[in-house]
Amino acid sequence: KDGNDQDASVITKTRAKTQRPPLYKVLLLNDDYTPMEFVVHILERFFGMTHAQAFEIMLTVHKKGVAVVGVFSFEVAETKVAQVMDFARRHQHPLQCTMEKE
Ligand code: NFA
Repeated sequence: KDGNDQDASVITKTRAKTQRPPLYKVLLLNDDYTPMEFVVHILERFFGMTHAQAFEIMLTVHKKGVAVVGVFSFEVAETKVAQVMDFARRHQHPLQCTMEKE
């Protein structure tokens, strides 16, 4: 549509929609085995949270089963998930981290 009048009585206006890149939520899942302090450490180390913020989010995951720990571009979200999964695996904890489109 070009914004010109299409006939004597119809006016079509063009409005450019701002393009936003899709965002991805990074989710942390509860389990029965990963130590609470390990989860707190992960949130501080990979998500830049203070100890108090990290403790709060860890408790939310523990109580509710899952929480969003951050929202990022696809590439950054993918990297965060990989860092968390690798760190958990190396320490032999079953902690799970996933991403989903917002
Ligand atoms: N539920 C775990 C425990 O009681 C703690 C935990 C919190 C694990 C958040 C995973 C995510 N040790």
